Amino acid sequence: MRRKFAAGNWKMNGLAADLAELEKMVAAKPAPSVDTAICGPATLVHRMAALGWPVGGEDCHAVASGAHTGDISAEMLADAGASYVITGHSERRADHGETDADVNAKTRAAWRAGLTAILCIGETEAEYRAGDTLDVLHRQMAGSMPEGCTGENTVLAYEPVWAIGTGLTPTRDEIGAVHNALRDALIERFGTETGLAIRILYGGSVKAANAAEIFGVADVDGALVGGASLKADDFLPIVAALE
Ligand code: G2H
Repeated sequence: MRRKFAAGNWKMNGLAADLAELEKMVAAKPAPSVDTAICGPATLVHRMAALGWPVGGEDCHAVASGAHTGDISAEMLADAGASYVITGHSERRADHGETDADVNAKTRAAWRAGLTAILCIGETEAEYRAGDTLDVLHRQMAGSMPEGCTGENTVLAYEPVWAIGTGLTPTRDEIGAVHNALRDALIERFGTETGLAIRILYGGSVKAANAAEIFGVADVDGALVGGASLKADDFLPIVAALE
């Protein structure tokens, strides 16, 4: 019912020479049954999109244009060929003080421009150790997810902050319990049809070696992949594990 989705997040990586990796991905022609995208730096979005691979931005401003030096609007990303934009990544929340209200506004901006938001939530290591994971996630969902979320305009990404770029991942049971709780919360808030249609990705140290195990967990509809999305040889096996 929900299409599997492998989304890459290049973060602040990627020079023109790295487009060769995306060319390799395009040439590999992953199975059409899996949705793919690479969210790349704003400087490369236009050139990435021109290669014929679905592309996203990594952040957007809440307004369409104006005096916001250095920012990128959702409209600019769409104009450059993007179909997606990440909102609320924990690195934006931590490095730029983005609040749930900011993420909510950015997500609505994504929709305004016709982009699908890949909306990230996740608990810190301290919150995880305190047993507060679900409370934190419910609070972030309530604040970050606007009214009007659908399976088309929003993808939810669960990214435990302590698993990002660390090589650590929650156990299968932990991922399953969280995704199950998120699914229930989506159904409660948006109704059964929409709650079942919104995809939930897992993110945090996903790589070829653990992808199949993670994708075997119920209610994991794919992954948001950072480091392992930079090279075609690392990313393509993750896409294949969803086929
Ligand atoms: C989490 C993830 C991609 P990585 O940020 O969003 O990064 O796979 O490198 O842990």
